Amino acid sequence: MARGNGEVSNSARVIDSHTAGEPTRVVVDGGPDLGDGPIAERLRRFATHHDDFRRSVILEPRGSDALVGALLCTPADPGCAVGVIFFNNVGYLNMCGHGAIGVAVTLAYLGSVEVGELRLETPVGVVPVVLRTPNEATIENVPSYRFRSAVAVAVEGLGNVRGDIAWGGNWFFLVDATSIPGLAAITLDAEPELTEAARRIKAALVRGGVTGRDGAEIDHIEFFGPPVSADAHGRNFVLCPGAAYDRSPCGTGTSAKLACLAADGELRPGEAWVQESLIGSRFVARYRHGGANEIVPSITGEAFVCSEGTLIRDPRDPFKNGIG
Ligand code: PYC
Repeated sequence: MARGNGEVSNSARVIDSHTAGEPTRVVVDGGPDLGDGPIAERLRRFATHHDDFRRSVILEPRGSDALVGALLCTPADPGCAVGVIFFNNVGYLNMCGHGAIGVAVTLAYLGSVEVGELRLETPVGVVPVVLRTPNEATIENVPSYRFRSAVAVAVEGLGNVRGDIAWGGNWFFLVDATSIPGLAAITLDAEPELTEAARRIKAALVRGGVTGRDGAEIDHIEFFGPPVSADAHGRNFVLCPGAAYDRSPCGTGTSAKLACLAADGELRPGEAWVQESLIGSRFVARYRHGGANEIVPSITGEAFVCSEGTLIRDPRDPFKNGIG
């Protein structure tokens, strides 16, 4: 848990896991004291007063660009097992699907929760979780929706690219990969081309002033295409805000995809959608109807703890707050 004495420790206890290949580093002790109140408010305090802690945990030499951090805090809602704030190499995430599964599995590893139901409090709402086994969890994500469809943007080197804007706990621009000239398939070999195309699309969205609701930045770009496995329904590539690609099928990205499928009448409530990632790992997703034009997605995936340790920030270390 984050400390309660107003100090930031020079060491932090962390547990690393991966969910479908995407890493999560859970800070279980030694994080900054963020006080009480709503988790969204504590996120703001984290960003304003303790961003060096985020950098130290995620950036090299202690971390990597692909890593998502999860700071555990005392929940404001006593019905929740923990409060959690997700962060990455460039900032903070509203919600993180693979990270929520990683947190649930980490809590089970620590013996803090049993297999069964629990709730996580995030900056964008309470996320109910069913821990099915010590390594498999289903999260019920925040209500998701398609905001705009078939939005055209002029992209450097790619011409006019059309995509849907959807909210799945983060903002996504979803593009059919087969519509991009020269992008053959969503395979690991094509990762450099996919990353470059996604980077250019993101720059075009910024240039064109294309945003989510209330001017929110669209910070995730998602390509979708046919699956490789016969028993999956789709494959995706998601470029995260810090320019690393998601090794998992991205929980919030899968939620955004479900919102688009639901809006197009291509997936019924309760029907399973098996989403493959770039590396072939998978989530099984379903939805139920939410409020007007909203769905409530459920995402099932597996996570495994892969290390535990103590991060040390020696005050004499010139890179105690990471490189960059
Ligand atoms: O699983 O939602 C997710 C996610 C967001 C960024 C990285 N993973």
